[in-house]
Amino acid sequence: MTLRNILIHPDPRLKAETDPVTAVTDDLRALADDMLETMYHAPGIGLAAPQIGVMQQLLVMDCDKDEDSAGRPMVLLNPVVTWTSEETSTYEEGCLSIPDQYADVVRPTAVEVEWLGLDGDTHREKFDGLWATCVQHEIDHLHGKLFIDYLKPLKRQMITRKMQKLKREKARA
Ligand code: K1U
Ligand code: ZN
Repeated sequence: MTLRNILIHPDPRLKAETDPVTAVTDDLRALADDMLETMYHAPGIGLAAPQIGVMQQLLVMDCDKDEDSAGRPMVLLNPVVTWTSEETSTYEEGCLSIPDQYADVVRPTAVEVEWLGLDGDTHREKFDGLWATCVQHEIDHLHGKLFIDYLKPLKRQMITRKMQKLKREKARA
């Protein structure tokens, strides 16, 4: 397994649409393993393929916070939200592509998602709580949308400028 480099905003690949996965191959399974390793190492609870520069509809997540459990690593290919609750919840979100910046985002409290699994089968599941927030955040990544796109323009610009400065500093180091 290989740790992948996580792109930092602003980057055109984080604003672009991704392509559907057309076949479950050994290369795709290896990519999913790399993404899970990269996510746990960060650490994070989710990671979408464009965040490592791969423009395919693939995301991983594990929102199981129970220290005593083995976790629930999930790999979703071509995920689609098929139902959203009317009820909404606010969660202070972060993003591995926007380090150390957090903001409240309002999203549906629960969602139903359909996806293709690495087993080649179609899966459907209702998510709520942190899982619902995370899967919506990750699916947004697959469509070039970041959590800061839900914020007021001034706040978004402020965060973007901080990230530009961070990237300049990293490039100099
Ligand atoms: O997509 C990403 O950038 C990953 C992101 C997912 C996410 C976080 C919060 C709300 C919605 C989606 C992260 O994992 S940021 C890091 C994080 O939330 C975390 C890190 C360590 C322990 C617990 C959470
Ligand atoms: Zn993110």
